[in-house]
Amino acid sequence: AIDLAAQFPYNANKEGEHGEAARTPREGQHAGNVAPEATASSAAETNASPKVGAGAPPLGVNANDGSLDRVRADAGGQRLTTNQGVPVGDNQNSLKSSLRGPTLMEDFILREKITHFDHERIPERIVHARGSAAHGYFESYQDLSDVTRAAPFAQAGKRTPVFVRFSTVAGERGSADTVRDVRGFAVKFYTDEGNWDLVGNNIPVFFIQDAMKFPDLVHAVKPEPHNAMPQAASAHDTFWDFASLMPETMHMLMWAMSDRAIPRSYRTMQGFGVHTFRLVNAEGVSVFCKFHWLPLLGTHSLVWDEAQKIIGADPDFHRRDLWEAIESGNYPEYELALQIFTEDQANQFPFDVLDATKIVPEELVPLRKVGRMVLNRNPDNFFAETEQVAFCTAHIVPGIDFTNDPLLQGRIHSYVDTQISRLGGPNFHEIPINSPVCPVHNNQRDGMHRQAVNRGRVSYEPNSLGGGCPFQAGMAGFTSVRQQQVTEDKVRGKPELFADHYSQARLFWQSQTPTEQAHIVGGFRFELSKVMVPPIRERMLSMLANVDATLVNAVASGLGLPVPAPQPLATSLPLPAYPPSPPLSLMARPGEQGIKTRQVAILVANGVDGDSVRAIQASLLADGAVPHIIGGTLGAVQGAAGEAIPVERTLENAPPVLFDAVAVPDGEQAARALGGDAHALDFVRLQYRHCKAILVVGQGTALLAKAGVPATLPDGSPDPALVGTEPADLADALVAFKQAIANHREWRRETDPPAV
Ligand code: HDE
Repeated sequence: AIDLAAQFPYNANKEGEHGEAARTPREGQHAGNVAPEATASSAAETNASPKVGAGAPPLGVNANDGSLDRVRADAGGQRLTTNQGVPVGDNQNSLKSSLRGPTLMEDFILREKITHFDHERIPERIVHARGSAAHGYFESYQDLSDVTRAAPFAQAGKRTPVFVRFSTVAGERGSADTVRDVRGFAVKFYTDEGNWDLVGNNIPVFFIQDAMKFPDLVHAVKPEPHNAMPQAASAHDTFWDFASLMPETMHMLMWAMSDRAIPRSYRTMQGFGVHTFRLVNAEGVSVFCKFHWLPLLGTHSLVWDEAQKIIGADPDFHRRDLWEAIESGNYPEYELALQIFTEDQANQFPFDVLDATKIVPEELVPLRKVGRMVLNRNPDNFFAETEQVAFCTAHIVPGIDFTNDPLLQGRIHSYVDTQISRLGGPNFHEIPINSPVCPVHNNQRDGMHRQAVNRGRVSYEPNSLGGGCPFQAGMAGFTSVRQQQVTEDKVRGKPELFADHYSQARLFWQSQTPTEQAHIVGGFRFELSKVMVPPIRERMLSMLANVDATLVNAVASGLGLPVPAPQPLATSLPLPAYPPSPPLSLMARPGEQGIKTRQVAILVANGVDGDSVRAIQASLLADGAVPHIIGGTLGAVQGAAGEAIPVERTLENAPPVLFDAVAVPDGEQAARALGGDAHALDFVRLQYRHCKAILVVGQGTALLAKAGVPATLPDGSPDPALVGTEPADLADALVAFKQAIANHREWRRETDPPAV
């Protein structure tokens, strides 16, 4: 690695920009004229993942790495040019008639640079504008050709490259990651038979049932049009006005007010295809299918108070988490599970499988795990890949097909259409991140930004001049599933069962643990308390009254309102009473029980016991956690033995909400210093409030007492996530501390309102 501080101590070129010296521009400052051996293209690369050109993407893992080489650019060791390849002599000054004269119109270099800059931004996505993405692969566990001919499932062990983009929905491109919102979970499979996009969310149902209502839903949730507030939040009048007039939103609202809407990480949330799709085998026989992604790390979320504070501390919290996990080789992994059922089975369900506000409970159709997805490479360039990737529900491949879900049908149109304005024309499929890894041949031509240089004079079919090529693939190509059509008059309407708006909302509520139920109450209370028009709050309560009495009582009392009469039901059909479905709880899939990638703060000040600092650090590192030494200022603190202990981040720039756990080492003087710093007191207090693991060694215990952190749980029983120890017993205490980190949270600390 080159020592950048030594190579570039200052800008040695500056003095040449002024007066007479400016008439002969210097070559410019670069690694080459400081240390010739350092000009190798990736000399300054610090990222761990294999990169461009010099880097060797792992072969057989991500086939589209190779195809992207054509467009990868690496400026290491290269001279600066214009877009026409003309070498630029001076990149500091515009061309003037004299040193103090006007800038000349002929300065094509300045004009090209500024013009390109002026057009750097493209329209952001109307929804899901804020996102982060990664490359990886999908690996099939088995040959699924009995149910689908889709290429990724052709044989056990087959790998298909993927690009996955996670997102929030409502916020603008620069908005914060940890807002309460649904998360997008969009997967592009670059299959041998074309691109298949599974454009899902982290919640398995949707707010509305028909594409006709999507613009209304989005207008309601986006910042209000008169004053453009609030950013990235559903907690405002227009959203709840719409929701409370649309009882079909009730089921999804339950999920959105739960901790599902504030995931700890993109790595710890599920993904769902939402709609019922079809799988089709080579004989043309089709079955229904729901897609589920299950994170190997299990499902974990933030708490609302913490999520809000992270917005200030690190708006890129989820983006950073994903990036750092991949750079450090901790590749996020998800299993793909299918719920496969027949049309006959579907006809027996007490709900309509074409209704996107309904789940298929796992008790009715169990999950079948069919493969895994590993995200093992960060994008080289955010704009080129994450921003320009174009997902589209119409991108399906032979072996997958649509159903008549009226929400899905509308989506099939919307995604292509939106890319045409967002990406500037019909050739967005040629942008490298969007291009398939299999050949593309057709008679589509021209259009804005066309890249392909199509040869020959034939661009029509049938033709004889081109030997009839490209020829129709026939049954080897995509053929739509034959469906029994019911003859009916044309109609704008919904099937009868779509009118059951509450049974599955109740199923969700009844399947939650008491902690999750308390959080859902808190979610509704917070959002509705931000609603300024009282009748909207009352109308929303009248919907909740149809879900569950405990729920509506708790929310109503939190808002200081009486419980209103339930909203009239939209159907007189007998409605199903579902038994609770345990997998709907976030606690149901704990996932891997380790502490890998968990962020742990070690608070230090002068006089800290260096031995305990090093022991804590080593023990956490050994299990793959990421310890950070946090002090009052950067530089180093002096340990009790006189040694310098480097400080990595400060109490001021690294607040507690960014960490999964905190350790306070031994050292009387250090404990006294930290006890006099409100940042440190807040640190342990918030770690406690947010139910995270705390370790205090020897004199470090004094900090807890000063901060008013209770030594036991509210019911007086011992708190297993609050580990206190004498230095001699530190090794045992570290085992308990790491177990507490692996458990994520000690929910029994929670009281409403918080006591600490
Ligand atoms: Fe989308 N949605 N959506 N959506 N959606 C978009 O496409 C739309 C819906 C989802 O990371 C847009 O390229 C309509 C459900 C994700 O780039 C747009 C309807 C689900 C992403 C669009 C829906 C989703 C989008 C905006 C109702 C979960 C981000 C930019 C009929 C299954 C993809 C774009 C990415 C993006 C339309 C409903 C998921 C406007 C009309 C249901 C993950 O085309």
